[in-house]
Amino acid sequence: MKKILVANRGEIAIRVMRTAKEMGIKTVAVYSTVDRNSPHVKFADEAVCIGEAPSNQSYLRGDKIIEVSKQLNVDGIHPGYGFLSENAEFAEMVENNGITFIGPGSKAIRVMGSKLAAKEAVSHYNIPMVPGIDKAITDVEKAKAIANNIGYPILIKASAGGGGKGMRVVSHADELESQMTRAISEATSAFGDGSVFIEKYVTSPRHIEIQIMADTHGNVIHLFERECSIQRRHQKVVEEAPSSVLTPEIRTKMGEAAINVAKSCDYVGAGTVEFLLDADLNFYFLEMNTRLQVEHPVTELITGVDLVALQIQVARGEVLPIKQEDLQIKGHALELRVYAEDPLNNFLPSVGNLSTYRLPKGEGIRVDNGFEEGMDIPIYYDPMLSKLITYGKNRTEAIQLMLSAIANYQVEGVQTTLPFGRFVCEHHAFISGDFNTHFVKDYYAPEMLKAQQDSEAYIASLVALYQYEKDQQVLRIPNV
Ligand code: MV4
Repeated sequence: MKKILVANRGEIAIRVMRTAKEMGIKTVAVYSTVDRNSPHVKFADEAVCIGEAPSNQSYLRGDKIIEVSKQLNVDGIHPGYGFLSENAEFAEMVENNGITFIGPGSKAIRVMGSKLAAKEAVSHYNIPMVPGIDKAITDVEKAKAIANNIGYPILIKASAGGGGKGMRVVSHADELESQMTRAISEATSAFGDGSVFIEKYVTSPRHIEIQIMADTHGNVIHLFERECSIQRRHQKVVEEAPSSVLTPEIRTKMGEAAINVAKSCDYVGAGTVEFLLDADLNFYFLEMNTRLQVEHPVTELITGVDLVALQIQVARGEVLPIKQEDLQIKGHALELRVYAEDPLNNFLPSVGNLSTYRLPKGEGIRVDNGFEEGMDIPIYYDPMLSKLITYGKNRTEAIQLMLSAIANYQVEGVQTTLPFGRFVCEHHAFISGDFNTHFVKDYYAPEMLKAQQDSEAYIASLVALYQYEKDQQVLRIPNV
């Protein structure tokens, strides 16, 4: 593989190209008209404009991207995350054009893209799943019987769903019919597939995912877990590795289950198997994400493995260069997603110009960044500016590093989630490790950031007054 095209933008495009360069592989960036001056364009060896700002005219134009790849003699396409990364038709089209898709085969993408197909695929392996059904259901009476059997509360999920879309909690039998009707119509309009199924609702779970990597020779390894429970409306905010609650035994069991999920769909490449962990530390398979994830750096830091390098190696058909027994967890890593969103105003996107933009640096600090000072943040895409990642010898050190990195991250011109990250890292529930997916809902209110900022402003005003009075004393020395 001599030349890779990255079908993405921002920090992930740069992240992928960094490793490609280290491996002596040439890089091609694609960009939309609003991104013409973006860092990912400058970072690449070659760059091609593929269309107008809206994603469906640029970053989602698989046909255009393949055409460019052929013109420039590209031999591998890395999709990053989002955009075309989990599009089975695109993966297939890339391969049909004689180009390597740096990701799993289209079959695995398709199976794992459907929750019901995924349940069916893994059913032949002994993988723990939440009590529920593994077939689509439309008949309300049947649904009532099943729900009574499982016991309330239950959760209605859309088979084609993702990111919590099409999910409905039902606490009593008398709400079942109306919630089911809504779930079906929501799934139909959002995904063009109205299939829904029922599961027992796990009330206060943690979200823990296992990173796996598979080659084309049947070898599959896992690279331990990431704890992703700190999320807001299905949008992850802080991720870490390792989780503070897993015992070595549970970690091994979850790792083995994740490997079996990968085997169930003949997986190749980097993938993530999501689990729910209940209060008694029982784990249940949820779904598999068939891409490199946003939060992959925390895994890289605790294992010392470059996941993009492994993706490229297995895409070239090489045997995985590491074995399970070679891997061990060292230290602790935290990641904060820095969004141009206003935590004081319901996390509304805060687009504008980055009039000041300076990144923290130092030992134990990694910033996967896609922006630079003076740039406008386009309204067309996800408003994530960067990922602030810290690595310490233990969790306490990683948290302290995160707090100092947040303090040294200078942004003016837009509001960001940095103050929110500080709120999380200073919160006793986060520090103690005793939290679940309800953390943000349970503990966060904008008033808390306002109170923090007001008290800082008050202290600053005291310091200013003190300095003023000192200056006055000097100035008041009578002129003799
Ligand atoms: C669940 C659940 C509780 N019980 N399934 C949310 C998105 C999708 N990936 C699955 N999700 C959930 N499935 C059962 N049976 C709770 C969630 C859930 C959640 C999961 C992971 C991270 C954050 C979450 C926030 C709310 C709900």
